[in-house]
Amino acid sequence: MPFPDTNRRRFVQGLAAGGIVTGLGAWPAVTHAATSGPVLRSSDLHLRIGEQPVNFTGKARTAVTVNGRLPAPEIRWREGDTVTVRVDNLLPRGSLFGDTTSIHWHGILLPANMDGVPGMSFDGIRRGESWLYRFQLRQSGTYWYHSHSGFQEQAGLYGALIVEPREPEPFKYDRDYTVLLSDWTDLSPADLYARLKKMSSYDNYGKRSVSDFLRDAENKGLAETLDDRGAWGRMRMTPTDLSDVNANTYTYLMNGTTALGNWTGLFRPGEKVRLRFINGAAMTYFDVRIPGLKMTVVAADGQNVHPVTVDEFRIAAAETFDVIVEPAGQDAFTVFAQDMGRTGYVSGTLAVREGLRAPIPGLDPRVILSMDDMGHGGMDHSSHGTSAKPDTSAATDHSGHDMAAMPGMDHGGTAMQKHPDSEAGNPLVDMQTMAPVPKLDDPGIGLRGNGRRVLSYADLHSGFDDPDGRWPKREIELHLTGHMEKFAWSFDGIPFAGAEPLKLNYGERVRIVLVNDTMMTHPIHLHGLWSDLEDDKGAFMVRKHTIDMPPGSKRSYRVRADALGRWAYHCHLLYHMESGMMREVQVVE
Ligand SMILES: [Cu+2]
Repeated sequence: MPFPDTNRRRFVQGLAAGGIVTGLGAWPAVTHAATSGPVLRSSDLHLRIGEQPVNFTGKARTAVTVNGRLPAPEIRWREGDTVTVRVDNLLPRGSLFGDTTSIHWHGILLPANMDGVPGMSFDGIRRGESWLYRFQLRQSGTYWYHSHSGFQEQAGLYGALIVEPREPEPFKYDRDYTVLLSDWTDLSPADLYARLKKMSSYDNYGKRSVSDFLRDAENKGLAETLDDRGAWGRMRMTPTDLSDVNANTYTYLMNGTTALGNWTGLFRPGEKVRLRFINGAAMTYFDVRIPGLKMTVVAADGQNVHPVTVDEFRIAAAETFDVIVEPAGQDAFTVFAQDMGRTGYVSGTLAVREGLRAPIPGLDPRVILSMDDMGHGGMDHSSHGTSAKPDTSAATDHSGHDMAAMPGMDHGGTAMQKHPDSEAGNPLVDMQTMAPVPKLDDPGIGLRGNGRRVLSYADLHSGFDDPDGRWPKREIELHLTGHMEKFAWSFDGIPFAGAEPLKLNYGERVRIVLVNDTMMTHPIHLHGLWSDLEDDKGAFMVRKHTIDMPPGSKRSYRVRADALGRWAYHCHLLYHMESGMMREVQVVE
């Protein structure tokens, strides 16, 4: 499809594949919308951000698009090249999505003023104006780009960014497809955010929720609440409760089309197919598998890893995984991505020709959360566990965990997790974890013991040694905090608006220790600098740009502060970031 004629409103390609637009007679029916449009390969690009009517559900809505497309066009650049991108803001006056726009190049190392975060990197791109990005590519792999302005990412402004390597890769493949997953809502994202603030459990109706649990703990006392196994069972806390927004609100997309649209990647039997999975969703974690095929994971967040063969992986918002599959023996295989809450899915097909489908599996059953999930596994439940109020004395003296090996732990004999003073009595903090653990080898809630080999972080090992090698001289511990019912999210109980920037000294190697004091999972993304994840003994494991933090987890990673300037550091769940789970990191001389 050519660039849109700006005088004529038309539907974004791919939506017809949902069978919806055809009925409106606005766009010819196509059998599938598989190929996601032209790939932009020039090192001198011109991107136009505007609005476009779309229809994923039978209702016409407005999306934010790049060059008339949702997702934004795939960009393929080459390592070592210097690229320039002119970005025009063509959002109409009175746009639902604001006056200014931006593009952030997620996971790309670049000068701070090219990072595209309004208020930190630059002022944003105002309506009718342009911004010229220019930077050299010092890495290769699978990345993505998205708006960092308001809720534009939710409304469609995200696309794949592939940097082809100068050196040959340590694996071979015959075909190369990008599989960009995302979540679409017919609500205006601002309205969705307002609904979350007003009624955070809207999408989790019909079940006892985490909020109910917290209320019980407050009324009856935590120990009694935890001891009351019956009540625990009746709570029916499911992974659904772990995602604020689910398929009750979202329509999931694969390369910009619904399951009905059936994105299709073609193969010939015996070929090796590289699939570059990118989670460009605003709020959704996906569990991905291709029934009948093993997937060999060869890269995570754009960086090569020692190949590991699995049946399934969980991909947090903003993460990328490259896998290689060798389809054979069937004409079609389903690429299946169900949400973590088991409320919906999106699927596509690998097939020997277009128009084929393989059976689509049902959603996995919802599971009940365990005590481990809430950060007090192995403990005596009658004495304590998660503290429902940070300033109560629900927590006592005992722990079944030996966490002495965990970097950042107090080795002074108590394994009880300490918490920053700013959490105590803080109305924005509704719980604290008492004995968090790294959980690196945990496939995750809803994926344990499912009969499939599921990827965990413990499987991820960079194809290179610790790129810095220095033992961190300094440690920064940050707690992920929140209040479910208020839909308030923060670090250390302090939302972004009231927080001082974190200062790193240029050149230093620092260890960041994250403790998740909430019952939600948070993918934490540091701009401009790599996050080198450590194992539970402090050894380098894998270089990433986004570190997933399940409930009850404590994980650490090293950062080399080798890029001066102001960088965003935040949860990549869009509405968590918006509500305050964000910090500015300043690398200073
Ligand atoms: Cu979050």
